[in-house]
Amino acid sequence: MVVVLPEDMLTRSTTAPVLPQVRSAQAWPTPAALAELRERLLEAKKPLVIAGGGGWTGESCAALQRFAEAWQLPVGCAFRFQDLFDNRHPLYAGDVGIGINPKLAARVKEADLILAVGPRLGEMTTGGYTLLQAPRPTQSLVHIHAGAEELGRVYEAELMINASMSCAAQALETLAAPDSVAWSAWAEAAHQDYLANLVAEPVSPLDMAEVVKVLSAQCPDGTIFTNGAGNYSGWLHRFHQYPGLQHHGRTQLAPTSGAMGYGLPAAVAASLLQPQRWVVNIAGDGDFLMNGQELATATGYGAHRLISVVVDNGTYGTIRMHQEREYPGRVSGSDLFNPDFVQLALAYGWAAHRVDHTEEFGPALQAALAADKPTLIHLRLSTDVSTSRSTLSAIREAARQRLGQSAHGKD
Ligand SMILES: Cc1ncc(C[n+]2csc(CCOP(=O)(O)OP(=O)(O)O)c2C)c(N)n1
Ligand SMILES: [Mg+2]
Repeated sequence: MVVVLPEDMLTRSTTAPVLPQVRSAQAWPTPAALAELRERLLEAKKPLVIAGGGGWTGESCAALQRFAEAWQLPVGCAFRFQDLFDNRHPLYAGDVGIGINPKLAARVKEADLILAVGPRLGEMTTGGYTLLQAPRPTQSLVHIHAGAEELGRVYEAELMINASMSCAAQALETLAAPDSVAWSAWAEAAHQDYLANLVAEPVSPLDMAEVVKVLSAQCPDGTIFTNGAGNYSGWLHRFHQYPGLQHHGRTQLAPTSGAMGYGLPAAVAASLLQPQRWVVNIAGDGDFLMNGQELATATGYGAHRLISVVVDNGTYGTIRMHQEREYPGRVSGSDLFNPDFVQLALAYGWAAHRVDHTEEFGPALQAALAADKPTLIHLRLSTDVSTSRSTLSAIREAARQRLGQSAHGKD
């Protein structure tokens, strides 16, 4: 929210009465909508919950979990709302966002009932409107959203419920579940697919999957992870297991709009607001350079339990990926000409380490966790490592094959 005040308001006194604090209005699902939802659940064979959106609290996430447990429902989290459902829970199915587990994407399409609790169902959560067809998905869709104007805007859900998340979650857990459900194997398979997706082919000399796993293992419980936009965020989203909100509050601060430059300022702010917690920012080199001067804010206000991991692949890698896929070999304006990130961080009063090999990351992180000031860890990643699933050269080669081009241009 932005509040604009004329300057004279800041200096002149007023006789206007002080207004009482107001609590925002909360919307509840109607009894009829809840009854219909229960009927639809009882008829389903392959249901899937997608949790997302704003307005969640620890209590409402705990209620959502109890609802899922009572009905044995697999739960996916919408793009950048991965901390709404405990990723270690046996009903967790994975994140429904960019770089989605292909098995989960197939499962979203195959589901016969999607219960979307809170997400907007925008481009990122629907795989560019392919996982759910607009305006009327092939799956039966129940869409619960806090904003009445959002419901029916893109998707004509069969059942639309305008409710705040805390009300929705409390209402959902009152739905009496049957003794057994038809989809136990479906729910179990969804979680097994999620677990299998935590395993990746090893990469050398720097394995980003391992880097994220070391972060997850060594950072204290409740560490807040922040990121901006870029392919580098895909490793965090795929391999880090976020605890549910009921355990530590929000532990994922990441822009659902996909704005670069968000992660470092978000991490500095989180660290200053909650100095007892560890905050880890993961940034791409392009992403970091958009707001890197916020290192000074952290130093100036005495942030400490703060780490920024800069994934330096020398390129706006996401853009390069699109270039190679659409115009293989025609690279335009996506190269980055970076400063020495270690020297840059030292100049701002941070500690800093450079990491070129996977095995150097653990010791660098340990040093950061023991430091009494913020630390930047500079990861030098090969430009060719594009995502956790592909390389630039493979993407370029596949595009050439598709377009019938040789390595030197069109035949
Ligand atoms: C403010 C802003 N500008 C541009 C974009 C478009 N964009 C998305 S990802 C990306 C490149 C990110 O580069 P980097 O941070 O180096 O991450 P990488 O993809 O290389 O991992 C760009 C330019 C954006 N999302 N936000
Ligand atoms: Mg980059």
